Amino acid sequence: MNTAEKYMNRCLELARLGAGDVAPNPMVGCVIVHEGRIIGEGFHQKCGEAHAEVNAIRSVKDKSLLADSTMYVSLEPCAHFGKTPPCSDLIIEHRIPRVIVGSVDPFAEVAGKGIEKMRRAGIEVEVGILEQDCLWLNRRFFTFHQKKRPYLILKWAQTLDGFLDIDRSQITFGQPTWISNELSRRQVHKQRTEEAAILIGTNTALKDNPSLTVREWHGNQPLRLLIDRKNRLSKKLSLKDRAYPTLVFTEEEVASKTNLEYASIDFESNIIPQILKCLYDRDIQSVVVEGGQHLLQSFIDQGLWDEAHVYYGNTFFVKGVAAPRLPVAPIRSENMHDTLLKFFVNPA
Ligand code: AOF
Ligand code: ZN
Repeated sequence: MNTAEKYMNRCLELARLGAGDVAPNPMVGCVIVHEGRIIGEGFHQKCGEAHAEVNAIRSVKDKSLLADSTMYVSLEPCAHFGKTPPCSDLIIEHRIPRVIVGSVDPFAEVAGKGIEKMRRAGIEVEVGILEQDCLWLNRRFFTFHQKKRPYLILKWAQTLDGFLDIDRSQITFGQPTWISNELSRRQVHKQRTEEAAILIGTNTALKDNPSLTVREWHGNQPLRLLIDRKNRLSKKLSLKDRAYPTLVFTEEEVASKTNLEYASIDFESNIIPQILKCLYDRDIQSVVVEGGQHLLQSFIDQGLWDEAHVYYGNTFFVKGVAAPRLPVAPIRSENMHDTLLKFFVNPA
């Protein structure tokens, strides 16, 4: 790792401290270096509050050193008046002569304009240090702005012989069949806290009656999403409790209630793009799709997925509902006692 990469790595470390508090804004970290010494550091701490660069500049005791310093920042300094004024202006005002940027901001209001503004003011700007790491850290934010849809994470558990579930065609309202273990359940709840929404299809709602809440980890509760074409699913569903809001996709126009909101979509045509458009319009940057088989396979077949987390339990069902099939090999796996978690990333 060269010197610039070392400082950018520190920016990424700082940026991660904002995890869970900054969405839908990106996680951003910034360090200011004078004669080989870090004289200021900052990160974006909360959505709506100061950006990383502002916090880093504020932390510098002797501001006169700024005119002879280099700023490292993991995302392009902004050029727009949003909830806060433009960081590029602040950098220009403080006469910082050199700025090293990790990745270009994909947000349409910025998208290169911050870099251009600084260069026009005579600042030396270098772009793309540890770019892959910067892009990965804010993969939800980048996907949302570049592809105009939320970042999609598929999640399921399957048996060693490739089944999602036993055959429960006789069951009309029931309990889930457990494949993975308690440790992995905690991991699933942790994952939920990192995403903006969580989606399941009609059959899963009916047969598992999940609550989709975060119980085994501390953090944000994602918006619960349910597909219920005819709006006929029982009021007794855990998803319909009043604990948290749920957004229901139906073909009917239904008035919203306290915790239940309805979005009407056309079930005669492909529903997935319509769901994604609706979530994009609501600024929802990421979704975990938790089943069932049909819904997961539809996302895969349409190439609409970014990551998949598959839990392999230590059981055999011999027959039942076949697990979805991914067209790629896992990038890594994690041993969780008697359950193996495999991570897949869509290379497209
Ligand atoms: C930066 N540094 O630390 C962050 C940036 O509504 P605002 O004013 O907070 O602006 C949000 C946008 O600013 C966000 O979509 C992204 O483009 C950029 N975030 N920019 O220079 C930061 N968090
Ligand atoms: Zn900014």
